[in-house]
Amino acid sequence: MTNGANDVLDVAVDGSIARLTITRPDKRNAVSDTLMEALEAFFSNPPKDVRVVILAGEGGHFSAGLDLAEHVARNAAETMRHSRNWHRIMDMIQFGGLPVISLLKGAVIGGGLELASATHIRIADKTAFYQLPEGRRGIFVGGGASVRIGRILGADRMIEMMLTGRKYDAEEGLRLGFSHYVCDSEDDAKEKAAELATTVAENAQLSNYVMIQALARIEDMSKADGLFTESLCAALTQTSEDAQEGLRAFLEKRAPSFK
Ligand code: 1HE
Repeated sequence: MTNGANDVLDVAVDGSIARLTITRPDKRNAVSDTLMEALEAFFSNPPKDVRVVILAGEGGHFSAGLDLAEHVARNAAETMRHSRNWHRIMDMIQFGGLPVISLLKGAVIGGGLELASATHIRIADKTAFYQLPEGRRGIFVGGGASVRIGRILGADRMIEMMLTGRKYDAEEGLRLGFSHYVCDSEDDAKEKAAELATTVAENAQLSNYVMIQALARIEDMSKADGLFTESLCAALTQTSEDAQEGLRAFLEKRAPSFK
C-alpha cells in the first residue's frame, strides 16, 4: 500500500514495514516545518499493523538539516518554540514504540544528523558524511543534538566537531557510532535494512517496545534507579505470553511464533 502523505514525505506501507522517504532532493532533503509536520502525522498515528519503520531520503543525500531559508525569518521566541517542537517530534520518533531504521547517505548534516540520531538502527552507505556546521552559520543545534549526539560522541568530541565544522566520512561515522553499519552501495544498504527490519519485526512486540522505551531512559537514571527499572521491565516482559512462547520455542528447537 502506498499513500503519498504529502509532497515532502512519501509513506509506503508493506505489511509490517513502513517505508518513509523524504522527497525534497532539490533542497537536499532540508528539514522544513512541513516535513516535521508530516513526520509528526505519521509517528503520532502509525498504521496498526506496522512493526518497523525505514526512514530514507530521495536523491543523493539523507538530509542537509534545518531548512535555512525558513529559519532566516524567526525571532528568539519563534526559534525557542521551533526548537521545542523539534524536540517533541524527535521524542515521538525515538519513544513512539516502533523501531526505526534510517538509511544514511551523502549529507547527514545538522538537523539531518539530529533526525538520524533519534532513530534506533542506522545503516550508512559509503557516500555518507556527517557534519555539525552550525558554528559556520552563526547558530547552535536545536533539534536534540546536545543530548543525542552528545551521548553518541561524548561532549568533548562534539565540541571539537562543532568548533571546527569538520566532516566525518562513512567509515569514521561507523567507528564513532553515527551509523551501526556501512554498506558498499545504496542498494546493499537497502537490502540490509529490509533484512534487519524483518528480523526486528519478528521479535516479540513487548520486548521491542521495552527496549525502545527503557534503555535510553535508564541511561539518564542513577545506577540504583536504572537497575530497579530494569527489574520492572524484566517482570513485564518475562511474564508475557510471548515470553512463554519464546522460551518454549527455544527448548523445542524451533522458531518462536509471537502474538
Ligand atoms: C538548502 C539546504 C538547507 C541545501 N536549507 N536549503 N545545514 C547546512 O548548513 C547544510 C547546508 N547545505 C550544504 O552544505 C550543501 O547543500 C550540501 C553539502 C548538503 C549539498 O551540496 P550540493 O552542492 O549538492 O547542493 P547545493 O547546491 O549546495 O544545494 C542545492 C539546493 O539545496 C540549493 O537550493 P537552490 O534553490 O539554490 O537550488 C540550496 O540552497 C538548497 N539547500 N541545503 C535550505 N539546509 C534545529 S537546529 C538544526 C541546525 C542545523 O541543521 S544547521 C545545519 C544546516
